[in-house]
Amino acid sequence: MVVRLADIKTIGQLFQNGVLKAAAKHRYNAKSEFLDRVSLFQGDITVMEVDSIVNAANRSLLGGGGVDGAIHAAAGRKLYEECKTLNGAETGESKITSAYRLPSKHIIHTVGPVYSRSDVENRERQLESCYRTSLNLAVEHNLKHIAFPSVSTGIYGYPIEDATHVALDLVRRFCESDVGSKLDRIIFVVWSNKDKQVYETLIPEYFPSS
Ligand code: AR6
Repeated sequence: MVVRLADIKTIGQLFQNGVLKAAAKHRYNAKSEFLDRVSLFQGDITVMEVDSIVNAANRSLLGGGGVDGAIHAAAGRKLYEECKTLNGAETGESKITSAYRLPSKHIIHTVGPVYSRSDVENRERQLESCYRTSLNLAVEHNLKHIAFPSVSTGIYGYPIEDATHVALDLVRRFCESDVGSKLDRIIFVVWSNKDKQVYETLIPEYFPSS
């Protein structure tokens, strides 16, 4: 099964059909052009036919469990061989490879922080850096779409609501920036119903419809 870009609704469409509802609290002004450039999609990131998907990797960049395991299993051995040439990455850093057997063109491997209550500000900066460095890599490589899983919120234990605020705020600021218009679509990919609900509740705060 392959999910094409045309099958993925924009948040503008989700507002139109009532899935997203206006929030009482707006953190940014309404900007209608962003509603066509951002999507929320529930499903398996490995089947998405887009320019780039992001992998929630670890510092070895050599595979693991969760979405990392799913991506490596679906992409095949050649991905592992290319990853061996990358020499790992630091937390908050991102590196790009081909996507091999996946329908997407590239994989951007980012290393999220392991959550800990003791140093929340630093974890937040590192998680922000995952999103920022991934978006910048997509722009540098002239890629037009990027699909993000909810980095760090599985095995690495980052609370989903906190991580979603970080992701939405960083992506909103990226959209506002000079290079923001270089990407046609930024897709938040959620796996569970609970994560979907969190995104549906918080998206209207960062991307209000009016
Ligand atoms: N498609 C989309 N999202 C998925 C998929 C999928 N196929 N599978 C899982 N998720 P996690 P982390 C969601 O644990 O917390 C690995 O061992 C999942 O429900 O994959 O950053 C790495 O090697 C969750 O919402 O990543 C690292 O050691 C989100 O993806 C460590 O886990 C991220 O969960 C990274 O942990």
